[in-house]
Amino acid sequence: MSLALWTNCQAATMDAPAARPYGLIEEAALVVEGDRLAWVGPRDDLPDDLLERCEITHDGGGALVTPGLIDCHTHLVWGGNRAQEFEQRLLGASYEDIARAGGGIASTVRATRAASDDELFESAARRLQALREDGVTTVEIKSGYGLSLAHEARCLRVARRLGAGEGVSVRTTFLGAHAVPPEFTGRPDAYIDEVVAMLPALQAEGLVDAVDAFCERIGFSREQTERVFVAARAAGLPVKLHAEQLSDMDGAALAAGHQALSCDHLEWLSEAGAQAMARAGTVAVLLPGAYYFLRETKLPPIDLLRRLGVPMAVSTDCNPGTSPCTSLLLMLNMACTLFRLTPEEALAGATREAARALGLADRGRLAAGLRADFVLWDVAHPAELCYAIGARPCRATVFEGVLR
Ligand code: DI6
Ligand code: FE
Repeated sequence: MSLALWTNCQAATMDAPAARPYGLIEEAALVVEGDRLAWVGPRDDLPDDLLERCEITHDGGGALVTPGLIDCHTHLVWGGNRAQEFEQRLLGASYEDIARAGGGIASTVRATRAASDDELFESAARRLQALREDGVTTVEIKSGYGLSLAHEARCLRVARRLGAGEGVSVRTTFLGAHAVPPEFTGRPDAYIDEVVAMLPALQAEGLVDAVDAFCERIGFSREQTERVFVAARAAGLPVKLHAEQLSDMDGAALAAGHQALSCDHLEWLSEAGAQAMARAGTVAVLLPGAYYFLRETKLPPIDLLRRLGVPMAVSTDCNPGTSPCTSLLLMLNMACTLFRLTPEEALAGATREAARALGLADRGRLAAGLRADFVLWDVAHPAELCYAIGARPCRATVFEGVLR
């Protein structure tokens, strides 16, 4: 197979970061073989025999190269929008008030069920395009606005169809336990039975890479969440959890007990919950967009997570109710300004640690053997990716070895 060489670039490999910040290589070379990286290192160290086999040479034009960004928590497929609830909140209603009055997630469920497959696809494709223009090459997409077998399947098929397009890899997560649908009002346990019953059919159709739930006062209890996890684990699927977003439900420890890939949000995470995550190797997915949009004041316990060595990822949580955001770079900025992550932690959170939050060992760093998914940025230093607000520094992406 022919090899392609990329030179005249600097690379933030995000590999072995302790040795060099960002794993930075100032005069880098990357060798691509098919859809994989065959070699990454300082240009001067490139072995002659490898150089001779390179049939194509790409000039990086002085760009900074990073791994393709990974948005590891989105609810990208939905109908309608919630701008009017945004107005209500500005007039004083809280997110929980609106949810209890039949708005919130339930209003998006109505709009999603009413939308055609093509309408769902087109609106999600626009959001996905915006993410891609910010350097995203892998995106996780959750269901959770259909809440019946037919509508959850429809949304997950739309997600798969988005991934069948060019230039982006999609991972799907079944979030049937997002809210109680109208048919089950007042009967959350019966709805959890239904969620458990939906799983085999969705899995058989190849629509599920992981299973998530919303453990919250306005979502599901610990016991209900656990029933979903037991079913997922019995089916051989990894789990993750919307945990401790609005209150401490002790969900993180529950999820960690089921070897969760990630716990997400975590503003109300306790020390015991963080310890359980550390023991299980569960990633903390930080979602500064939702924190900002809901004007939360309680910060996730970043120092505690750092002290315990819990890996931290950063994601958009792109959804119509709490984070209508399609810029992962903006989330990196907010992770630094609002949550006080360092720019290196934030960038690792959208590359190396985001890959870990999805259970993907083949991406998130620039290293031989991994997927050749990378971004060429018009910046001189990786901190600029976190520093600027609204800059569009993504010059080009390479996906599976091909320049897009
Ligand atoms: N937490 C969130 O922030 C989103 N889902 C969840 O469980 C919000 C979903 C929505 O309001 O539509
Ligand atoms: Fe979410």
